[in-house]
Amino acid sequence: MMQAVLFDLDGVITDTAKYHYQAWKNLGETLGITIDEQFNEQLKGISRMDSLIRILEYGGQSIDQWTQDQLDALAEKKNNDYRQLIQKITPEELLPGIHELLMDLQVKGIKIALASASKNGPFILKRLKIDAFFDTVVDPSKLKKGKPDPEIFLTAAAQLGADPKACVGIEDSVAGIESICAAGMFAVGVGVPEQVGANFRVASTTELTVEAIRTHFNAK
Ligand code: G16
Ligand code: MG
Repeated sequence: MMQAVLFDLDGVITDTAKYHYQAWKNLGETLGITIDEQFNEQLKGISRMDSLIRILEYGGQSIDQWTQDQLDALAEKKNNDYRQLIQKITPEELLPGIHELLMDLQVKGIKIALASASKNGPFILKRLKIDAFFDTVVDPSKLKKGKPDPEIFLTAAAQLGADPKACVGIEDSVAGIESICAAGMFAVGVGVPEQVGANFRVASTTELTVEAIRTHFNAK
């Protein structure tokens, strides 16, 4: 029986990727590193510090030349830019079908969790006016490992008191789908390529209905 649905944020609930991209692009410019959309794909679902390290490596810069304090300052600069961009998010920026899905899950008594790598997750849920739907939110700062490690999805299930086998995770990133699968959960992929190995793939969030998810979950 499907007990809980664990949501990724960026790319599933709302498109914050465009704001992350803008903020990383700005930081990249100050470092002489050009970030394009293709490279940005690799940053989806990846924590702030891991993203920064990937960017520096992509720019051919050795991580050893930076002290931890300098890395923290660069990550903070990016986050300050990002925070400016997300200040004015409105409920209109919810991806299509998500509000209906949350309402239907609640009516049917299926638990709802947020399993986002973003430390700005709670703020964004409030801006989108959907925070009340969530039974729990994982605090990513308390995790040892980021996606693709299963820790974030297993923590969400534990916080809900749900059996991982009875949980569905919804993700748009390669690292996120790997994380759900490694947690032994049913993986729903939004716009992910076939080879990524989601149990149920949809092209758009409009296809995410409780009935469609449940039908595929029960057929597994
Ligand atoms: C999101 C984004 C990533 C971002 C990460 C951390 O993950 O996809 O690009 O680096 O959160 O965000 P922040 O800097 O706000 O803590 P998710 O898991 O919601 O897709
Ligand atoms: Mg995502």
